[in-house]
Amino acid sequence: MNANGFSSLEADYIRKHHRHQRNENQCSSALVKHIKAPVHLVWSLVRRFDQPQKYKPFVSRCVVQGNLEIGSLRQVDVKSGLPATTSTERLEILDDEHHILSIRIVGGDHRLRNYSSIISIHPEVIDGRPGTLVIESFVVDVPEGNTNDETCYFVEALIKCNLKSLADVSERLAV
Ligand code: A9S
Repeated sequence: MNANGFSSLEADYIRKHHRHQRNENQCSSALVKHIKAPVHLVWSLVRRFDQPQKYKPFVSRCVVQGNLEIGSLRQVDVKSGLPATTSTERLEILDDEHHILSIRIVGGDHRLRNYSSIISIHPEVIDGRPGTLVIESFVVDVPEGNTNDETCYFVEALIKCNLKSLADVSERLAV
């Protein structure tokens, strides 16, 4: 493990696939999740830009105009009790060869401005079985009246929930 808690392999993947140009007054971070399911199964869930609710626990509904091509927009409705009701999100990257998905939030009644995220998944062996290393990074504006740390903490907590749910759904399907 190096300074920021990533293995050298994880740090290499982050350097290679998770480059965000961060402007001043933005925060950025990356999270890692090890899933005991094969890459093709995890990717089959991650790649569905039209159905984030397949694993994202906060999403109640999603509608996509057009089909799964770069630039497609999705209207995501989120469950009650969250600091938002809807989010409009653009498909930036969908790479079925390198297993990379990137989205940019372009609208919605929430406070995440200029949010963009990259999720990459990589094969690994866990307990002698096919596993998946998931890396998700983001960059987002620090809202007026919040600190960098508060913003990072808020977004990291949500992404941790998403990745935990992705692991639960994937591992249940892998049985
Ligand atoms: O859905 C994601 O991939 C990541 C995040 C951080 C989504 C956050 C969210 O959907 C809420 C869960 C509703 C929280 C948005 C867009 C804004 C929020 O405030």
